[in-house]
Amino acid sequence: MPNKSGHITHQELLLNALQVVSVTVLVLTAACAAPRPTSVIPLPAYILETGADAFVLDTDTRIALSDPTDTELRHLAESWAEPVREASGFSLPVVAAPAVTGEANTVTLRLSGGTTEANDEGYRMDVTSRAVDLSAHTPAGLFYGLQTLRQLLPVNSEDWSMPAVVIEDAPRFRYRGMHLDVGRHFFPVTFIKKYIDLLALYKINTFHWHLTDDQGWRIEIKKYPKLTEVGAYRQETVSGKNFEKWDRPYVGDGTPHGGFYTQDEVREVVAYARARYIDVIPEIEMPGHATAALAAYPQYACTDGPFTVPTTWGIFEDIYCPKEETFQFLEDVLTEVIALFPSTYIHIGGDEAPKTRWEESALAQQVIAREGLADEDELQSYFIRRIESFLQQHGRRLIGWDEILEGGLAPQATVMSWRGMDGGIEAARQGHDVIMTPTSHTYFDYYQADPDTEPLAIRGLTTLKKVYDFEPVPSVLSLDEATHILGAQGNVWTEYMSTTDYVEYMVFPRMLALSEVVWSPKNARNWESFSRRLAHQLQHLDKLGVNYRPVTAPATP
Ligand code: TNX
Repeated sequence: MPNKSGHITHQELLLNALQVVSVTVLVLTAACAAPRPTSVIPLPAYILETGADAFVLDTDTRIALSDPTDTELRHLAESWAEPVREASGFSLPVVAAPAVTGEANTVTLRLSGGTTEANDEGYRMDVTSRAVDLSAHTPAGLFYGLQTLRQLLPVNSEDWSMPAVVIEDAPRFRYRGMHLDVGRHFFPVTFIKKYIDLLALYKINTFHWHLTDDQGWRIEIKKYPKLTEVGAYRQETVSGKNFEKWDRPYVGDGTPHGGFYTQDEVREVVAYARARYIDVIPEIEMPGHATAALAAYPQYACTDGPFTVPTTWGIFEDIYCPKEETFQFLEDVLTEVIALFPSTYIHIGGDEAPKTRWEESALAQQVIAREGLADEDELQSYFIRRIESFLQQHGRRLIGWDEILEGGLAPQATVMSWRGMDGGIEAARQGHDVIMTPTSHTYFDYYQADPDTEPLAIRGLTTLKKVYDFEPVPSVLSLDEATHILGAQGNVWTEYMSTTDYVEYMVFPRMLALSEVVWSPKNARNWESFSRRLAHQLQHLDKLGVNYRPVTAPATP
């Protein structure tokens, strides 16, 4: 239960977590008594259906705000009311009078201010047959409460009721991420916004925008126009599966592919995400996965080039050369990126950078000698440290894939552990923050069922159940080390996803399983309960026009 201020403490959260299992059972058994069972995803930390009663929206229902002059609060109210108005036809006026608790037929949004601790994204909600009262310490908390409220309503109905419930909710992890690779395939701003809307509905708070890769540079950089003039387009794309070792002749699709986001569009996306309490972390890949940039500016490679934007997938040997001019170029690019993205974190990639060119380059070898480095791994570490200190001078923090551990981690770097959990474990033990994104559980480019029955995917098998069973905190970590696990993220690499429909098919419903992993208390997770709630959520996804993969019933691993 909350204290007087409605604030949830750590102990209370733990207690809540323990209660939820039994509450879930209670919710399940009470299902026939309640007008409609609650189907909220991610499962709130504490939820209790208080009876057979329901709050029924009608033509007289009003929305009241704790401070009617607060524009953010008003905006929040409108963001919830608008779609409900559209679906129900009720006008739901936002009344200009201060809210009075429990006023009949009123949905009250209350911003209580106060402390922001672990639960600064939390909220409390009380739905009775008389009124709805939603309160939080922060606008983000209210926003999450409103997502829950949206999910308590039916999707298509004449019966605009929501079950009477008490909810006290706050996320388990503060980093709840979804990634999207727009380098391999470009997706328009309209889709990026739809993606952000869906992230927000399931309380994901970070969008990792993978903006550059070998096959495409997707962000306008004013000082280096060729990055997009040349680097944003490729001649065509390999047809079908691109095996690492060719066992058949190369066949291209004959269709040029490309596109990029202007700086105005980037600002638009960042603002759109911000209004939904989502932080956008840009990724600018270095020193590897840089062929598109080198096709535009070959002078930053170790060999002369020329380079073309690749039409196949994989790992490419031409990477940035550690010349002074290269650092100048990258700092110029990052300067423009920093101006566009308010996020504290900037992702610099760091993965899959073959060292062949550095081994052969007199210049790279001179840098190794000059800096007293042992080998090319340490040269990569030197590279990343230089970029980190540049970011720090601008008040930003560096994130990189787990390869940045090789040759020594940059002092303040946060590590995204993708090749399993080991990189994350090692980084946490060294006192670095970690985001868990292992291929085993959070790669949404992997198959989600038998490859023989599925459209082409890169490899692997990551079923919905497997995502649901993911535990981001490795048991080998001490409690202290575990505090470095900031959260987890689903990665969406798009080599084999050339359309937005395809992306949606791969992401949904797996993202809903991940949302529960990163939001709900560990002990509250329950596959049967999730499966039941998912059935209702799929109606939301239908309504939103999402091309999710159908769930075969009963949901099996
Ligand atoms: C590895 S995950 C990559 C990506 C590929 C992905 C395919 C990571 C940091 N690098 O470049 O798209 O595998 O699953």
